[in-house]
Amino acid sequence: MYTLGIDSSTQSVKALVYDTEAKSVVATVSVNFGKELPEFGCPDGFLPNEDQLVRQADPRLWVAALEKVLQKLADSFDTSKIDAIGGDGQQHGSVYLGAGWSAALASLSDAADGRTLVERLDGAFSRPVAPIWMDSSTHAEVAALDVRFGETLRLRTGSPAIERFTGPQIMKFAKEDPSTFAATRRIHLVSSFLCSLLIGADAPIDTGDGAGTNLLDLARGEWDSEICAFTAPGLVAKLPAVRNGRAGSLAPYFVKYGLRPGIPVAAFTGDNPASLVGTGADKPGVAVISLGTSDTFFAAMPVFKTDPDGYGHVFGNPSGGFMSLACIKNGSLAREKVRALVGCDYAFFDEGAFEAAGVFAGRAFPYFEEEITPKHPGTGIEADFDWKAASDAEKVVSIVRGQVLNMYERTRWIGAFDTIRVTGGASRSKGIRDTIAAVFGARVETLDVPDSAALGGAILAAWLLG
Ligand code: XUL
Repeated sequence: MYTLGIDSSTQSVKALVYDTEAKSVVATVSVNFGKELPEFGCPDGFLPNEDQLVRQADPRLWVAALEKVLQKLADSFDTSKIDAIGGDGQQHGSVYLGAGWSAALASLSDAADGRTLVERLDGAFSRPVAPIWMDSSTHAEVAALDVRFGETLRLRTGSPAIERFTGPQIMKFAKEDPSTFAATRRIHLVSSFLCSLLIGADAPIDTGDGAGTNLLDLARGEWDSEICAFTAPGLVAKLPAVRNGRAGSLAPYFVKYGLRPGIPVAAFTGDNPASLVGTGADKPGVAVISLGTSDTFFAAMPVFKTDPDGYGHVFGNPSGGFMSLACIKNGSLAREKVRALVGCDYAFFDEGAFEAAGVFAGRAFPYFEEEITPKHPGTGIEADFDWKAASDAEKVVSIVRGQVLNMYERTRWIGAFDTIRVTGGASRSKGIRDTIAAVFGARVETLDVPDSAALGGAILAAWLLG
């Protein structure tokens, strides 16, 4: 049988087909938001904003990208063979839907109506923008949650109040624009929003992605009514149900891409929980480092425990129980900036620099964006040596070392691991992999499938088929 995994991340959407018998990937296609959908004005996946703390996207971008990626897939693979669909989205981002949402969803049962998805959603959004995980503009809301709930918030939801998490984002919106908030009928995460389109009905939020909201009572797997009530008036009624597993059946609309309407669709999860599954790390024992727009470190968690320093998180593990996660914002975009600043090519950044730098011991931390782990303003590069006098190789090596050392220090609460699986675009870099092996004192494995989140989505779909 074949299953489809769809991964809607910060800068692109990928679709991957998995052969469940051969246990191999038979097709992969992707759409880069900035390059292939420039009309939405999100070159790096978000709308440029004068305020560096504000990071919002046009949610129609994700809808248009979903269509484009399905079209690419239909052009290269017989999509009628696909038996189930699963997927994931970048975590924490929220989509605000109003009075037109239900009718837009209902219209997806009509395959003959010639309108595109974006056209059908015309009038469905109550808010034209969707804050994403890179947003750090909710300092006041985080402080209010801290004062009201203190440690309880971390112990119940798995994380302390965090700027990018959905709850503080909703709180800010409800405070700044109470009438639009009141007119909002439904708030979805990126994951559940896309899943809703596929099934033509409100999809549930799974416990993997739901835990990234500061609103979910993780032990009970339900929205925490007390925290929700403090966050915004009438919030629980605007949130979809929390449920893992099957979300519904594929809506007739998608027959246009050769897919069979009625095939099961799994509840979408967050990109990190999906990667946990896709890297085969959903059972305890190995940790994963995902080197993407953000760098994340995560592992299945045998016993629920939270980060006493308040930087790490606990999310639901799609295969049951929990997972730990630490997220460092200045990941690949920061590496890319340093590469451009030094003016070197990828081969030098990924390998050559590490040979050329010799025994140089300096470390430098890239803070191009306000950092979340640990909290730090976006002041640029901080080096413990004379940055200007350093060679290109020393600059590259010191930045990678700084990033990996920071990750090491911030993930001690999770535990020590003999094996670390490295995934994401930058896992191709031998220099980065060797640095991880040296700093963590662990064996580093890379994977044949670089798109571990999309593969995780396809595996979630395979679970529906037993
Ligand atoms: C995790 C996080 C990011 C996003 C985007 O908490 O904020 O990793 O999921 O990848």
